[in-house]
Amino acid sequence: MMKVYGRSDSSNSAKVYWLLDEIGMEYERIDCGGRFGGNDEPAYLAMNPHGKVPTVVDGDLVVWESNAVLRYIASQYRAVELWPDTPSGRATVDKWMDWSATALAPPLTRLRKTMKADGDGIDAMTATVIGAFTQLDAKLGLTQHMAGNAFTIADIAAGPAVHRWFLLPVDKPDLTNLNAYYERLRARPAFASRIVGAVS
Ligand SMILES: N[C@@H](CCC(=O)N[C@@H](CS)C(=O)NCC(=O)O)C(=O)O
Repeated sequence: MMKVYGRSDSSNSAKVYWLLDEIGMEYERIDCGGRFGGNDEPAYLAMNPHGKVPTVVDGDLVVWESNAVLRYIASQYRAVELWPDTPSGRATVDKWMDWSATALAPPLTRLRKTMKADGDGIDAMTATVIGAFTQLDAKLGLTQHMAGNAFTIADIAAGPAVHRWFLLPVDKPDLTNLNAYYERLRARPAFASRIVGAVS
């Protein structure tokens, strides 16, 4: 049975639990990282040299980097509705996954950390974050989900950042397409149970 090392309050682990819930797959969950520790142990570092969670072990295969894990699970377990099996279908999903991993989530994480530390540059960081979510809002004016009208792993990859946008205590524009998208995500039981409590 597939093993998932992670913790429920980690947004990157939560993405993996979310996908596994969506496809109804059983797995063994091993609490690791944060208050559970274990991710700085030699045995863990031998699997994942970065000492981060999640890490997935499926037979002889070890996969880390949450988005790589999402792609592996969707492809290995034939969830083609969530990650198509054609090059063009995959590229359409992958471009939004990569965009959210590089342009959407990192500026938001930087802003949240800086706000917590009462650091400098909050206004400029806020403007960058608003810019990224405004771009997402424009895309969501064209399709119901990130990579088209269907729900895919691009939505799982971006889900934690979208949730955090709504929790962000700054003056934000009212992005109506994004609001409607958030409601669509919240209507999914696995989003409500996995992402809403994942705070780090
Ligand atoms: N890019 C990595 C980031 C992994 C990451 O930073 N994980 C955090 C939790 S969300 C972590 O392991 N923090 C240290 C810990 O939990 O002890 C991914 O997407 O998997």
